[in-house]
Amino acid sequence: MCMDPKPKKPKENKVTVLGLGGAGGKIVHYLQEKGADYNLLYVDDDEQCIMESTVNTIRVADCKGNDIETLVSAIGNSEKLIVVTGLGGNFGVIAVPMVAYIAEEMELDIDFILSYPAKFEGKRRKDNADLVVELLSQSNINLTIYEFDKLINNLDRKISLNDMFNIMNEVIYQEIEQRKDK
Ligand SMILES: Nc1nc2c(ncn2[C@@H]2O[C@H](COP(=O)(O)OP(=O)(O)O)[C@@H](O)[C@H]2O)c(=O)[nH]1
Ligand SMILES: [Mg+2]
Repeated sequence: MCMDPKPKKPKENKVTVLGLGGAGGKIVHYLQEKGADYNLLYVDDDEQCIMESTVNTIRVADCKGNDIETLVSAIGNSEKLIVVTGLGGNFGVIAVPMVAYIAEEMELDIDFILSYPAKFEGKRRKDNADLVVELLSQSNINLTIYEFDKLINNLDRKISLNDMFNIMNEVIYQEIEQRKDK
């Protein structure tokens, strides 16, 4: 060979937005539609949702053993990681604290931007969400939570469920835009 191979360009210092569970997936696909220039990653246990994804995905089974290793190698090199999801489902109860744990162990620069379920969604979803908030509040994680009830109360009109989710996704998008360079 006559020439030394060119040194590889260092990877662009992009924000990685990690969507967890069904809602996390919807949020990262919303960001993709917006044309947001982040690394987007969607992690879920739902095979169907993962199959339909148009962003990078990792399908996890039980958030133990191999799943943890896979996640560590996927997010371990991130310069800045922003985790998004809607609290209330079953997956988030396991996945959110697990990612928080990995981030603390690896001393990652990480923010959590989450939504809190609406009252009308029922007690089970509220209990799931409260459990995650309780677990996260025991760590030093940067945590921002937007409540659907506050969002609805601030509107002067009735909206559909889908609109409610999309307005929240826009709020989360704006929040990410504000903090991505910080
Ligand atoms: N921010 C946001 N939250 C959503 C959206 N869709 C559903 N949610 C919320 O996310 C919560 C959890 O739902 P989901 O992620 O489907 O739960 P999973 O069963 O753990 O995957 C629900 O209780 C809703 O409050 C969405 O598009 N955006
Ligand atoms: Mg799900």
